[in-house]
Amino acid sequence: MDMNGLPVRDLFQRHPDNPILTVRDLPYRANSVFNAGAALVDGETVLLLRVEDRRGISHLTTARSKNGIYRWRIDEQPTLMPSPETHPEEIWGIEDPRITYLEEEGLWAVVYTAYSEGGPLVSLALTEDFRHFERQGPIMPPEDKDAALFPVRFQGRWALLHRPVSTFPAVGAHIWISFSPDLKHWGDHRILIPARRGAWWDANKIGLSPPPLRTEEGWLILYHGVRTTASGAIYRLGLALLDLEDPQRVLARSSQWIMAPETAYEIFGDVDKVVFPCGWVLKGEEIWLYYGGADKCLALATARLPELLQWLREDGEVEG
Ligand code: BMA
Repeated sequence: MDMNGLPVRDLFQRHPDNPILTVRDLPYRANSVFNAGAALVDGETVLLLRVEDRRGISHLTTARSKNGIYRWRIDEQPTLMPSPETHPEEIWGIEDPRITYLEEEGLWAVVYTAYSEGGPLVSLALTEDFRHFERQGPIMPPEDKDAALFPVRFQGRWALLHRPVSTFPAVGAHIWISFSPDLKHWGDHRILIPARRGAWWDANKIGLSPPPLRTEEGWLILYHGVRTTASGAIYRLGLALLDLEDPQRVLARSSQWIMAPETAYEIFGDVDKVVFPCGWVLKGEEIWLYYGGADKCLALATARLPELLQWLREDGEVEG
């Protein structure tokens, strides 16, 4: 109960018909559908589903729905298959797309994980229609994933959030920011949001979840924290806020997590205890979050944007 004697309500409310998409909804045989990127296109919701086939290799498939919940029109065949002949870094699949509309280009940028022989890395493709994609190739070497672009430039440069992993002992895996004049050459790399340490829910390993969302108060960031326990990892979600003009400035960061695996489809799957969003869309003041459940299915949860911002004001640690 809260101070007023009301039940404590979660910031994100799960859709009662979750999971909204499973492998049984696909028009072809596969192992799992999860971790989808999301976009609103002419009032329709477009998802770029991560589909893992029964070899274990992932590809991306486009699904469209007028209401964003039911009656998905899913491409009959994989929409974007890995192309190891032309892009050797995609040999073991393409995963976890994050979609950003690049306003000045009038194009959608899809930043995804390519699973190379040297480990996972960050690749970029551009599309106008989620049918045809122009690959731009790898933009960050391995091991790096959980990346997304901002929709605008900052002082002439594009900015990318991403999560490189270092083998240097005990440094942790943090969210970094990098800049580019042309979406191809990247530099000025620096740690933006470090993983916490010790017993925290987001100790040692964190990563960006969906792309940054522009709000009046700053860029809203939803990120996952990976807590290692004796019975495996737990993937949970927390919030941060970046300065609108200068995304290198972290204005606030949740101390507590706001969403964790709780339901059967989040707790039991190919990888247990995982909620993993790669996409969200804003409808008025409501955020619709699309997330993978236990690396097996796709689920939807909604939250009110003003409540998330208020939460950050109350629970957020103000940085620097
Ligand atoms: C991460 C990514 C995600 C996956 C998660 C849990 O490292 O590979 O695709 O959902 O692990 O297995």
